[in-house]
Amino acid sequence: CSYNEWDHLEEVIVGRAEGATVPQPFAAAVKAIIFEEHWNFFSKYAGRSFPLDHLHKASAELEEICAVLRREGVTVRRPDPVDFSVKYTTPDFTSTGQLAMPRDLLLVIGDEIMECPMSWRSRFFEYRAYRSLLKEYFNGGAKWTAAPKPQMSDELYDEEYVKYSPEERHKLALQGGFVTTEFEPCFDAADFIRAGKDIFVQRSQVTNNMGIEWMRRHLGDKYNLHVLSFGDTNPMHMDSTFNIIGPGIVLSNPDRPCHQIGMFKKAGWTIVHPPKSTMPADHPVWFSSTWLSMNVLMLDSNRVVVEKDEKPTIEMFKKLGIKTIPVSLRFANSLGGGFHCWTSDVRRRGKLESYL
Ligand code: DAV
Repeated sequence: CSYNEWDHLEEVIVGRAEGATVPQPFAAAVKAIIFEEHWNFFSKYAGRSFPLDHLHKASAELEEICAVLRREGVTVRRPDPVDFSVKYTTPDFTSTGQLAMPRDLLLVIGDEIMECPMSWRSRFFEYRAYRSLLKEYFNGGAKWTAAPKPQMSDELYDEEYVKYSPEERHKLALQGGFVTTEFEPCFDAADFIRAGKDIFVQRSQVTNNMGIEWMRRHLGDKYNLHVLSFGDTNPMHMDSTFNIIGPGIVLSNPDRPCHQIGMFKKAGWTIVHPPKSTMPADHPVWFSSTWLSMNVLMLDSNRVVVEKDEKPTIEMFKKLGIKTIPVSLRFANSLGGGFHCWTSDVRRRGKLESYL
């Protein structure tokens, strides 16, 4: 049970880097969000493991996060290890798997834990890594749901999208043009951010309008689902763009202004613009921008897990009076996730409230 991103954290799932595979084929949906400097890497290693020394370092970092979280009194759970290099074929497509990053698949809203209908073929079977845990949570009383599984046939993707230059694609994204179509509902849990009765979502490269509408009807009257949009040239996941860290306080990416910021200002929220990342330029970040620096995990509204080398970000939290727990995550960052992405907070204290 968890209603927001900041109540006192009691139990969390931490993902796994072991077995992480470069998706094969290098599909349009994936290509759309990968910087072109990495396209050769993705083509060359398709279907193979990410470099093993890198994965070992990422795994060690995730183990260290688990140890730190346990020291802070949090119960830590892990997905089952899965061989993501296994190739699978459905009536609609063939692909290998990718990795187990819980924030994208699992959405916890109150006592419900949902398997989200992610749009990448390489993530079609990712739920298998969590089934032991989900059955256990179900037996413990959780409401376990799975949104309609997408077919992921060719109609879900606009193949033409990745033929445009990056500049043209960025222009398209700003106007609401994305690689996913409206063929069927799809969304990643990470495109949602929760603040009690108010839940925020964005249309992105992986979340379509039909998916948002599906969620709106699913949630019913108990929650208000707000669609946000940003000055973001390649949106995928909201937690490095608009990361709510406490009741009425949000980290708002200064490079990606929120078009609906007035709603938050009117409600008296504190809008904090975090500093840029200090990630070394030669460190590979295969799946994302370096704004993972603001992709933090709150243990409660006064304690935050943050990258130990992000000194300006640490300074920002200190100024806000929030205690920082610095941990290293650079090698796990390369696989596309910060602390928020690599975790799913399955249990936080606190009840359903309104903050807007
Ligand atoms: O660069 O904002 C963050 C992805 C988090 N899974 C970005 C993408």
